[in-house]
Amino acid sequence: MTLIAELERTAAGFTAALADAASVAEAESLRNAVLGRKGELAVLMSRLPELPADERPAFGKAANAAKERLNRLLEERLASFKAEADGASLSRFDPSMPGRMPERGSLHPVTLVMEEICRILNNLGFETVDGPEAETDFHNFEALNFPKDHPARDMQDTLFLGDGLLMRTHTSPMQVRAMLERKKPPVAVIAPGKVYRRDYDVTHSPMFHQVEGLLVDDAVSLAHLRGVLTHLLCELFGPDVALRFRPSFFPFTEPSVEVDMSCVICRGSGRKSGEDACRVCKGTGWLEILGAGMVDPAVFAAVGFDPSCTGFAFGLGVERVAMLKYGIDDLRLFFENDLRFLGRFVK
Ligand code: FA5
Repeated sequence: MTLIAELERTAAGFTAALADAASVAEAESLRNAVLGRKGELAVLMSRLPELPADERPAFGKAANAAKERLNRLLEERLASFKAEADGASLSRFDPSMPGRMPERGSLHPVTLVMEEICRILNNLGFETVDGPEAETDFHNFEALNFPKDHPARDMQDTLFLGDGLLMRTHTSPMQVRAMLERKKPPVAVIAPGKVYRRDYDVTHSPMFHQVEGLLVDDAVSLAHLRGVLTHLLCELFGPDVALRFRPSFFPFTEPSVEVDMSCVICRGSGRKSGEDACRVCKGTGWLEILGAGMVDPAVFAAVGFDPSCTGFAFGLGVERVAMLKYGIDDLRLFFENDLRFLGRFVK
């Protein structure tokens, strides 16, 4: 048989076998056997010297054309296998299956409560102000009537940064900043934000949030303070909320009070079923949520206000309010980033 006839037989054999191929693997093995580097076509080409010199160009041309054609047939067959496979997987697609819903984010419970507190106080006319968390000793202590080395500084275990800076231990430095900025009364501001102390147990976290409130105006009294705080807590917890004002001490207020709310975890009983004493209120039935008082004249003097000015200030612990609002008995849960917990608080 002539070389050219062998070429035609090889091509015809390849075409027929390709049509019969039942899988990609079978088509690929045909490629190796016929079109591969040592395949039938390559063997035929290597026999070119057997031909008389004047027949060689025609055979070379025919062999190349055959190779190109067979390669194209092979690619078409492989493409049809792929299309069949895609079609099969499409037929397995069940449009009635429920889709995968993207998980919805939600605001952190502490943010929700802080926003609610601010909304209530903004409605009373308090303006929201903001300031740095890395504070100077002057704003955090000195201007608030904590003299250097005074034991009152021990009330707030402080994280010092060096270079005269510290992580603010409360939002009260915002009283100083607001009065320095406003220069004279009236001042009616609230300052929500993060504060830091070296504290850690079920009602104490090293980073927590406070909302500071300050009102300086003519003839402000303790009765105004009580009125504003009662309104705030009744708005947050309903009209039946029980509040308790206890005499206290802060260097920057005189007189000073601490405000407790009836514990909603044990409903003020101090006991929780299965436990000897409610671990949130430590069996007292009350939970301290804020410190407050009338602005001390020494603070007015430090910011250049007339020391005979009148004003009240308060600093509220947001996590404590959130614990009571949502009935949570361990404050640290707020900061463990467990989405099963955080996802429950949707507005
Ligand atoms: C203060 O921080 C004062 N600056 C409050 C103040 C402002 C008094 C204006 C007078 C005038 P105190 O250290 O008590 O006070 O903290 C206030 C509230 O923050 C507490 O009642 C409590 O609710 C909350 N709190 C205190 N420490 C922590 C803590 N480690 N974790 C969570 N909440 C805390």
